[in-house]
Amino acid sequence: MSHPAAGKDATATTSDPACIFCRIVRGDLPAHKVYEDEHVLAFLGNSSSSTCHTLLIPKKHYRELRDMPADSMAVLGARMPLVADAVMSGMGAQDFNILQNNGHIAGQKVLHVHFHVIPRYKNDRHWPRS
Ligand code: IU
Repeated sequence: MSHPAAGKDATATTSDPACIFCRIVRGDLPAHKVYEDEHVLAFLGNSSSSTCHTLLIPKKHYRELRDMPADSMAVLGARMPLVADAVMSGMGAQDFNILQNNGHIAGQKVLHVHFHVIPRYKNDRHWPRS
């Protein structure tokens, strides 16, 4: 059985002019970048819920996880440990959470796939939120 997103990349919207994260990718909005290469970008989110709460995104615009072709997902997944390592070592965090929301009911507010990388500190007492 082929994945529903198989072969979608050719028709994917490269960039959505109305999408905040696409605007960050294009450099139209400022962001504090943690990691960047030709496929992905990681930057500090504007959430006040955690110090250095970082968002890892594909540079291409996909609304949610099921829209991502397997090869794009593989690249993004491969970068996740690098980004987590940068966040942890930069902030002296002990551990981290990865959080990823899909759809309104699940808490997705920005409709461009993103993984939250949330550094955790001993006794920080907060449950990761977006
Ligand atoms: P969510 O999973 O869609 O709920 O997460 C959205 C994230 O995008 C959340 O961490 C926000 O702080 C973050 N964010 C941002 O960094 N800059 C923005 O302009 C907006 C949201 I809107």
